[in-house]
Amino acid sequence: MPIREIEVTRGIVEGFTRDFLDCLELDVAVVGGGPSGMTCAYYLAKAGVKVAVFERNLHVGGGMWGGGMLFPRIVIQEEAAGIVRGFGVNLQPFHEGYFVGDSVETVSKCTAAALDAGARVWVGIAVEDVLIREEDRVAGLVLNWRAVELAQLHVDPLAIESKVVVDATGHESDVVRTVSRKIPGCRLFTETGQVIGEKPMWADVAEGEIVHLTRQVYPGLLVAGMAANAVYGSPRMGAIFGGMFLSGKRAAELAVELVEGA
Ligand code: 48H
Repeated sequence: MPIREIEVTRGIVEGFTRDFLDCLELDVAVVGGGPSGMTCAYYLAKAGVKVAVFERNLHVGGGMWGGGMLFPRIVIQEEAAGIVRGFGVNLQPFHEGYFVGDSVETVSKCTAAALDAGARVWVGIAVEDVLIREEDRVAGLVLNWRAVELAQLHVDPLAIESKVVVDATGHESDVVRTVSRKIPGCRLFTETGQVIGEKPMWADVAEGEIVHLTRQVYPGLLVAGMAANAVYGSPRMGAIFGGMFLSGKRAAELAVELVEGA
């Protein structure tokens, strides 16, 4: 069956527009499509929460594709194995209480699970700022095409509203840093009121602390995954990824409470 090129164009523009307009008012906006962000989106969508992920790269998966030093394998501890197996990932035991998984399989199946559960995922869109409303509450995201950012074009952004925002931007903790930088006299809910910064590698401590550090760091703003350790001054953990899944799940639980209270 032949098709005119303009019909291809119509299908794409109409489909995008319909779905993007549906994301103008979200319950939860997740920034970053790495393992913590995608897991968070999966649990939220599964709970019936209206959630979208905004990822600046053309692909989700963040730092998980490359496993450890480009060996495409990740290590998962017992506590997180149930989450990962729930996505349909095969895990091989290799050390008491630890498993090895294929990083490509894990990114793919975690992403599929989030999409199947009903999460919307937008790639190629960078979050460059936040909306702030009454009592200095984070109330949405300011978006621009990543291509515009890379080309350093002066193009004004657009915005979406969200009851809760989750910073799942990894080591950079980009959203939290933006809030800290742009709100006059901003005091984050950390010991110093500022981003403390990531410490050198210590896997056991980092993995032990990450779920506890997955918190509301500013009104309306949760921090998850590697960003949680970076904001609260905890170590990095290398290629053990269990904490990212556990943190994503915890962020989803906290987000549900905040959405219900909003
Ligand atoms: C849109 C953005 C923006 C922005 C960033 O780095 P990630 O994989 O993050 P986590 O926390 O899910 O997983 C961390 C893990 O990958 C890791 O790095 C580990 C375990 N490191 C340990 C160690 O010792 O090094 O994903 C974050 C995502 C990326 O895809 C970014 O492109 C995206 O966030 N992102 N998206 N707007 N402003 N900033």
